[in-house]
Amino acid sequence: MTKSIIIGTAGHIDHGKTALVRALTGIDADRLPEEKRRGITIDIGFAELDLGDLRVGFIDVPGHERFIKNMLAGAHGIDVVALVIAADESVMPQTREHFDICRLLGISRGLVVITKKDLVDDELMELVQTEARELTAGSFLDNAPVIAVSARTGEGIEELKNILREIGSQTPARSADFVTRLPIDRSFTMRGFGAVVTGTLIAGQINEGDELELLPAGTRVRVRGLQVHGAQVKTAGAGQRTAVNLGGVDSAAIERGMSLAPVGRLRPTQIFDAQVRILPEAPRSLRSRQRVRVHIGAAEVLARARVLEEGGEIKPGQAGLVQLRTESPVVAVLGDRFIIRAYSPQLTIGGGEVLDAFASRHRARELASARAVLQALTGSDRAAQLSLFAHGAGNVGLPRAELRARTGWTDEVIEAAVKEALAVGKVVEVEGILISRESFAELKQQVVDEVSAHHQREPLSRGLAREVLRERFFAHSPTEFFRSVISNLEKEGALIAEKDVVRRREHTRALSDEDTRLKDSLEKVYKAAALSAPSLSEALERAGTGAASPHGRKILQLLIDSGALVKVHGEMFFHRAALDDLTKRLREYAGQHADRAIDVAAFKDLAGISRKYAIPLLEYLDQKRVTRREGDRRIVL
Ligand SMILES: Nc1nc2c(ncn2[C@@H]2O[C@H](COP(=O)(O)OP(=O)(O)O)[C@@H](O)[C@H]2O)c(=O)[nH]1
Ligand SMILES: [Mg+2]
Repeated sequence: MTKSIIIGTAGHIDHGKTALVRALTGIDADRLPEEKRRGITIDIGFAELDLGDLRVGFIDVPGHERFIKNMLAGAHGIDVVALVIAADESVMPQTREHFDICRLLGISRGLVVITKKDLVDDELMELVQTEARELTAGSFLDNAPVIAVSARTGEGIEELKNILREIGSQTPARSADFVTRLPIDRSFTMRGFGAVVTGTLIAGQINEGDELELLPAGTRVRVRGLQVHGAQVKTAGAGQRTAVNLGGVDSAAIERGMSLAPVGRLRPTQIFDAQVRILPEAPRSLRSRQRVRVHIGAAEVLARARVLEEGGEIKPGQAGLVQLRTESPVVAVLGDRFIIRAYSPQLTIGGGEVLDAFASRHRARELASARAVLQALTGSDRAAQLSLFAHGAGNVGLPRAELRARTGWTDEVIEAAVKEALAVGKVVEVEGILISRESFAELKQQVVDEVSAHHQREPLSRGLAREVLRERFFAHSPTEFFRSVISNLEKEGALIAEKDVVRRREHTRALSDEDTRLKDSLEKVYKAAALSAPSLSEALERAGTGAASPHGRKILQLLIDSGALVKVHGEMFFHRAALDDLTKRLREYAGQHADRAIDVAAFKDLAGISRKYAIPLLEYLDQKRVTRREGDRRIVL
């Protein structure tokens, strides 16, 4: 296939852009009657040039400041810019503005064409060349060719064609990593054909017969026919000016700024996070709540900015992170460039690059971490970008569809990135859905903790109902995550899932008859002993199990958990009834003494116990605020 590139003109009004394109191609790109009548370019125009093994599509843009919005509808998709400067006027305001726009859009190739050579002498020509060099110094045009031509005499035009051939040979083919996208810059009805749209096919291919989606409307359309460079074709490729005859849609429903994309692949957004650069010449900072015009693809939308940087502003000449809420839906993916213009007066104040096309509202205290994530997204490591999206999705997870909509990557690119992210362990894949390793670990931990807490609360319950777990921690997650977390924990030996309940492996299940008998007799032992509590091993022996039986201890724990036994000190346990009775008697005693005081000796007598029990019991009663220590005595409260 012959190589195709798209060259956009740029420059001040009346500097000879349209005349230059005509001198090169023989085509008058001013196609509107009003353009012909007034002799100025209002909207973008198109022309083609066949240079043998290179095909050049020209997008001729209007220079007038009032029509910058039209200029932007064409400028987004160009490979190469021809910055046009008239020799007799030199650098003018829109020379600068168009040049700024090219830089903000990330255009990386081009040349400077000085027109109207026939109107100036050598001295003036040198001056213009110097000014052109000054303008482009340090930019992508720093070392670009500068050529002087005259559209009137034809001088320099052949040489210019040679330069274009050279630039064409150096311009790389468009990346094959992105799915088909055609931002629509024109739509009209052709008698006998129906709706026709044109645009620069910025990625992918369109074939005759394809079914595509018209966004943001979401209408399905069929490709009835295709034209590239004025000729009927079966396939149009990335980087070509393409006209598409669409079936399934009325041309009245199509407007500039809409896009064609594969069905179900991209999704319009109204809130995205971006890295934004404000021009040094901008009259003021970009601030939160400011209303701006966003030009993205061929679309122009109004948006409200929220500056995510500390201080809430981005000063002229600076860059920073911004959230943009658009007033109508637009198609945007990671890495898309856009231009920001002031709402009024309309002038270009900056531009940026989309990072998170489906941003969430960041709370003030989360701004620092949001900035860190966005900063990391500016890189070019796709596995890392994918991991960051997965991280941002939290326990909701990141399905492939979400990744497609955020990136515009082809399936091959996505699979490669997923593979790499899995290999480095940043993400986990659960039945096709990605989740960050931390989120997955957190879900697991929450489940384990909740099940443990349940056992603690209800030692006799078999386990926690699956549904309770699901509702508590997986309400916003895909069901696949729940299944996977449970089976993961089962494999690790942390949990056992049984029909409708989940339990810790070490949790003793509902008591067998034998255990119930043991539990009952253990309780009886303590109840009968009252305040002369046996030691633990004695109690276990009396209850009929081994003095050191770990099983017996678990049964004892059940009695403690249920509140029947109370741990007073170390391994000294009392039946609750005995403690309640003691408290009652203590209060009766206090009622008969004006100072409500009792000393250890009197307490021993009252309870009928030895010192061994008396001290721990008094300390326990202090702690429970039944008594208060006062020197050697206790005051009954
Ligand atoms: N003498 C001379 N006039 C030119 C040349 N190129 C363009 N012009 C004239 O300059 C005016 C503006 O040209 P145009 O191509 O419409 O400028 P644009 O606004 O940049 O597209 C027209 O009257 C052209 O005829 C040139 O090389 N030499
Ligand atoms: Mg023009």
